[in-house]
Amino acid sequence: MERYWNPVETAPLHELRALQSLRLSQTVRHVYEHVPFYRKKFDEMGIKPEDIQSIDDISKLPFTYKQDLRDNYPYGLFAVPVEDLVRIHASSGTTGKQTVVGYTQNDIDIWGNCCGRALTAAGGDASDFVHVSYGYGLFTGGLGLHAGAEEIHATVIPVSSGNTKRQIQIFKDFGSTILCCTPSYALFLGESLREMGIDKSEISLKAGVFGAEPWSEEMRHKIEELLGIKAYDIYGLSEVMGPGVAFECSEQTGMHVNEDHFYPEIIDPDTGEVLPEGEVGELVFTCITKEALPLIRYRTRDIASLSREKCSCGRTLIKMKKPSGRTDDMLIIRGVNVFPSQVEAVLLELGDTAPHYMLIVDRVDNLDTLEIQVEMKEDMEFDAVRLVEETEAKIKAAVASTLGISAKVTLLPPKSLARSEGKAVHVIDKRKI
Ligand code: DLL
Repeated sequence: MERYWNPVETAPLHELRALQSLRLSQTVRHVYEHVPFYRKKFDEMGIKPEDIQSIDDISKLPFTYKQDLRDNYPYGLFAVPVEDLVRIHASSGTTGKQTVVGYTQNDIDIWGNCCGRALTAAGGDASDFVHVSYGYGLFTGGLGLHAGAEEIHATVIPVSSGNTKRQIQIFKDFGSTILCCTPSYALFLGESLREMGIDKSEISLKAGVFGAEPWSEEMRHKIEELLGIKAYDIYGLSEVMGPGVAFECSEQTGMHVNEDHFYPEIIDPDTGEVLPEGEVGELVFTCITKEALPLIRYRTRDIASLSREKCSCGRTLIKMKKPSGRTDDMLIIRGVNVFPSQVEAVLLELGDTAPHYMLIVDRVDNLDTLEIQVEMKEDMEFDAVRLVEETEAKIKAAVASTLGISAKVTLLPPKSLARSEGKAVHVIDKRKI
């Protein structure tokens, strides 16, 4: 029997719409009155809060960009006085200056509720031990899932990231049942378990809630096999809240968006035009209940699509497809658009190598080059030159036929690439340097 954490998850569409319309109009008034940045923008566009009565009016509103957060660094877009703030987080800042986000107590409670929905959908309840290996700190992963676990009255094991041997010891000793971390770290934990000679039957894990980076179906299967669990996806971003903006259910064909709090749209990233349901484009969110930092039509740069097709889990919340990448991590190699996740899918599908890879992009004599470095499996002999060459050629051919690009493929000895405990780094683009 499917369990839900909040009745809104199965609400009829007309009720959701009414709720969204009310909340959007309240949010627009809130930002107009309290955020000079939005008041100025709305005035310039001739928009008054009373013009926004229904959720369908949302397309009249301007977009908000990451750059707007940077320009108003650190607290310029906050809509409440500092007395009402209870928490600050910050985005990782891998692509430029970091951005600061803030929460009121109410924002934190809603966050816990959203993550509680995600953990419930992954089969979690009060009897579970939720092992949180997302980083605690300014990153939203750790404290977000922590709040979700407390929300459903599970027992949280707040391990944070790092120290892999200790993580595994804790699996065994404390009886962790649900693991929360990035998919790349889950994979590493699974491999380490095997290396330590511990059989998955010796641990009690049954499910994992993995997100914060794109990951493929092939990677899901690998993690499930190594850890003996069912792996669920969870999506979110700091600017909008953190983990729990959307979460996967038992059907596993996309993530339900908590659209009673975050209204999603898919737009054409070049024209800004809203695209019809089912089309792929840039995901945009409007926070319709946030008090401290209610962003209007925030451009996530994530590429996905939305679908309101009936879900077998019974939830009526709209679903987003797994983001295939970001408009800003898309590599353009000799004119061909390539996402690291596509290369990952090819590698895992072939299954001839370990799932650890790095893409090195460079420009030689004005021509883009791509090198795919990938680790060999543990049991492959590095000096079996023929086999190494054959495997490299096979990958090269698969990449060329699937992605339409020619790449140099280099097999590396096992464990030569650095492992990540948080978000994995898969690209070195030397062209920008
Ligand atoms: O990564 C929040 C989070 C923590 C989500 C833990 C899930 C689990 P940021 O550091 O601000 O926040 O990064 C947000 O990460 O715009 C996506 O590009 C990417 N991302 C997050 N979840 C997924 C996912 C957190 N499930 C950025 N699939 C987002 C693909 C994801 N990409």
